[in-house]
Amino acid sequence: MSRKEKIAVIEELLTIIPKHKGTERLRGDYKRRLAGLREEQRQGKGQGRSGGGFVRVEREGAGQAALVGPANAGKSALLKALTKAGPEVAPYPFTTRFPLPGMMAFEDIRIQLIDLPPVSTEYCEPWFPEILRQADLWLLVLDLGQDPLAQMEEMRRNLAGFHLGWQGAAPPDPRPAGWKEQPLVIAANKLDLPDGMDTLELFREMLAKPFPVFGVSAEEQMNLDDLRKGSFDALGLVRVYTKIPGREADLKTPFLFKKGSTLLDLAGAVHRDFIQKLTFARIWGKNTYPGQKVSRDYLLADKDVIELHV
Ligand SMILES: Nc1nc2c(ncn2[C@@H]2O[C@H](COP(=O)(O)OP(=O)(O)OP(=O)(O)O)[C@@H](O)[C@H]2O)c(=O)[nH]1
Ligand SMILES: [Mg+2]
Repeated sequence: MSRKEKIAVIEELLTIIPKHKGTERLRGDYKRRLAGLREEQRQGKGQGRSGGGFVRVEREGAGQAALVGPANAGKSALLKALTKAGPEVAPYPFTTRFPLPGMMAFEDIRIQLIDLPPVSTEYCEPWFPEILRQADLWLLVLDLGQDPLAQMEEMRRNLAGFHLGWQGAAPPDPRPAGWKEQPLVIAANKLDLPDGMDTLELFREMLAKPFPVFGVSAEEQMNLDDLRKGSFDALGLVRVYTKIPGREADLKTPFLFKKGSTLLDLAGAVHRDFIQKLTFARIWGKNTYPGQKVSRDYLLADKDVIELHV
């Protein structure tokens, strides 16, 4: 991409990225980059590599999921269908050239999605693998109008070039320096196409490892709620709600913890002193009988309502 094209792209991005607290840092990054490019242009500098290493997406919500996939699979269409963001969707490759975040609602929480350019060995800026590395989860978007298994294999090879892989796939031998594996959820998109269902079924049969696979259609809004839930499940989180003795529970704002967290972790999050002072708790949840008394090492379960006693 020439400097002039880059300037045009960033100018356009700045008009489509919504203005709010969560995108402030990103907008700032783009503005700085734009200023840098304009300055280079003014000074008539040659077409060097213009940094680009500082594009970052400020984390927001319960977790960050990067949309990973080949060109034209529908990553941007999914961002559009699942969030309020307004990315450009178009029938040619490399429509997306910069990261664009959006918030995906799931029940009472929100997960941040980041739309990205395709995973390609030809075009890559330094921030691209960095965003993939920092994310909590990858949403691999495949195209049911193509061969999804072949696409997945191509993605695996390209990502290995960045020393990145997904959990459940065999790592290269020897393992490259800084190798990192991310959890994976597969969105097999364009289920609405005439052969979509058949291709999905075949893909599921051929897939060696049991990854969570969701056949979806961004354009026809098919199975998107399953994908929301699947993404939440893959983040490995539990939501718990606190309740003051004798009062109704606060079901509006869940506390979020990694699976495997205990009652003591919740106590510490509510108040530092509670770590010492907590004597017991009562739980209303799916693994307990209503109001069951539990001790400090109780493993938190999703949707537990918890009354702390100090
Ligand atoms: N039939 C059908 N077409 C879709 C669906 N989702 C996306 N498309 C089409 O696929 C093409 C590519 O969509 P994009 O969302 O731009 O794809 P992308 O993965 O973001 O592509 P890049 O930004 O180039 O990597 C567009 O022509 C979309 O209209 C879908 O669910 N069903
Ligand atoms: Mg795109």
